Amino acid sequence: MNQALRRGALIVFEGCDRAGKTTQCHKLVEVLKREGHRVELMKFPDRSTTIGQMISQYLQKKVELEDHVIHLLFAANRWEAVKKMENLLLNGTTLVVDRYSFSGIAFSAAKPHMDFEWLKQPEVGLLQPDLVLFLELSSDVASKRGEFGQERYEQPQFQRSVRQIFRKLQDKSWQVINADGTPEEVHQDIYEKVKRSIELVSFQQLKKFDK
Ligand code: 2DT
Repeated sequence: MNQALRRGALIVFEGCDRAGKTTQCHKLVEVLKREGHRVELMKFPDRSTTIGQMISQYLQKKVELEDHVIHLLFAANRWEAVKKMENLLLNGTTLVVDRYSFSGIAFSAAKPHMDFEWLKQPEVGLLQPDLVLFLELSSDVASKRGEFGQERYEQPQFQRSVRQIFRKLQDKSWQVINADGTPEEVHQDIYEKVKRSIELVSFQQLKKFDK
């Protein structure tokens, strides 16, 4: 088979705060790189862009923004990355993404008076992940992981609502990962699934979210 024709996989990590997403993303990228895979780590929100800086100010509670406005900014922050993501994937680079559209929908939908169907629309046309790894933590283990941070949304009640909405978003591309174990145990589980996905999608077309 011609290696050059293989595309990369779009792997997304989702889950509530403190489930270990960021640690697992780094670990996965490190291992895949060591094996010689072309792989890049991405994170949303990407706070480095102009839009990302507005989002960051909002999350740090330095500015207030109307709920629909911040929702659209989060989506715009993904749209500004879409060309780069598409090019990398088509050139054979696997992308490991820390949060994506599902966080976008779940965090906004956990606020009062937000229309679920409206929230999904800005995501239509964005690249659809090949695999979503949803890291789930039992409430026992979650309570032992220390205090929440100071940013907006980092409150137990809000996080519980987000978690319920995440469940509604699950489809066949999702794998629920029990994140209660040690980082190494959780990584092993993830690693197997990711390797399978990279192999499986390498000759498939990129997919986009539809209506
Ligand atoms: P981090 O702590 O991972 O930086 O996330 N969020 C994230 C949204 O409300 N909408 C989105 O589209 C995304 C990607 C989740 C910062 C917070 O931003 C929330 C937590």
